[in-house]
Amino acid sequence: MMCERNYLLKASVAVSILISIQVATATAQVDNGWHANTITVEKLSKERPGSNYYEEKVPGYTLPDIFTSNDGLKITSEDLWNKLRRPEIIELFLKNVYGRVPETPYQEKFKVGYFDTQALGGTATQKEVEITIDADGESLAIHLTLFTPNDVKKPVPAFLLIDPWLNEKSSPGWKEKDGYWPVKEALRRGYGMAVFNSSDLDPDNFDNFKNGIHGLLDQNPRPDDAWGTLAAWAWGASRCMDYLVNDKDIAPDKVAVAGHSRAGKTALWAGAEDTRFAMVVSNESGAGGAALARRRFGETVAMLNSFFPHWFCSNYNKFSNNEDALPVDMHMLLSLIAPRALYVDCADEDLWGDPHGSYISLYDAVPVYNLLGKNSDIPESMPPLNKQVISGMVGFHIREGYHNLLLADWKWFMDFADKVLK
Ligand code: GTR
Repeated sequence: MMCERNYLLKASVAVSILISIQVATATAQVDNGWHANTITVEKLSKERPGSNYYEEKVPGYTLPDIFTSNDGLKITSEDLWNKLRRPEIIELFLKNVYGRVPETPYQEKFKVGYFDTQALGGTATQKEVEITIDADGESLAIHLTLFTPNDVKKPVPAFLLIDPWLNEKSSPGWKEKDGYWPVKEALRRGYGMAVFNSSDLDPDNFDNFKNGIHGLLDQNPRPDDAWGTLAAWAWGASRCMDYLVNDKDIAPDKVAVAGHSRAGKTALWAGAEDTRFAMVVSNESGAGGAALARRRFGETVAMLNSFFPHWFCSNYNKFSNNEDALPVDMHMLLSLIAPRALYVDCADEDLWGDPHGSYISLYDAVPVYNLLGKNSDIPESMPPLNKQVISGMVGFHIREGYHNLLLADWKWFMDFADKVLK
């Protein structure tokens, strides 16, 4: 089935103008979900005149069908999904969006340095782990911080946060004020909390892939589908997972990978590639993350490629202002997490990240959960502001306020995790 939602939306708008007020009233009653605030739409449109923030200006589009293979075969069983369609979709993302990891051999080592069984006033155990990647006589270190609650039966479920902001946000002091990485709250609820500095893998700037893990593992010349920075960060999350599955305090089948914004895009790709992650949290991941590219709402593929030329593979440039040619859209990225737990959230004022496009993307990924026997059934219209929707293995909320990762968001993530991980 092709998805031609916007054509339908436009047709229904035209029809509702023509037919009776009674029908229009009935429609309004059904759809009591979130809609962008008009003042915000107008304000952002003035600030960024090159971007569309009006729902009615979203162009018509047809999404690629999740359930039709590249050769036109209908995917009707779990077996066909796992053996044929899922690998095809992964390959399409590798080739066209995030890029693939080179096959350069490397060695990995773990060293627990700082180790404090009486951290945070005796409530937690803190470990600072250095993960070293050696290749061809050179090496790179990834720094992982892990807190686990002390007075709780082990092993515990845990969150791994991908943090590109040099840990300045996630250090315990910082987070208590802001909630970006709420260690105490997570410990209180029985979760371990891990964070790594994704800049260890690749600093967040364009240097033609000379530094970080690219400098260590890339083969020259770099192919057009060579991994970009987000893929390098996602790979780093998997290396942290290599450690976590060997830490006896952590339940290896109960680790959630999470990230905010650019790291939310990364968390989705990490969870798609590495099925050891039992849950993925995409916090306001927007374009190149949960939001559908074909809607061209807020940030577009062209803007991503021009502002952040290092994030994606070089092939992704082919789809700047050419979204309809992309052989995937982001509902297919979300579908790769199935049947594992997936949580997507957005912020009301963050129209740049297209909350509505992120929700539709999740809605369109849900049929894969159903095919895989994880019955999920979220409504077609968005939930109201600050109201969580959870069904089966998927969850969503749209929070009041601006683009950030806050304690309020984490509380919803943990409410969801309580259901799907514990
Ligand atoms: C913005 C970018 C978004 C989002 C955000 C962030 O500048 O346009 O795609 O990733 O940064 O990471 O905070």
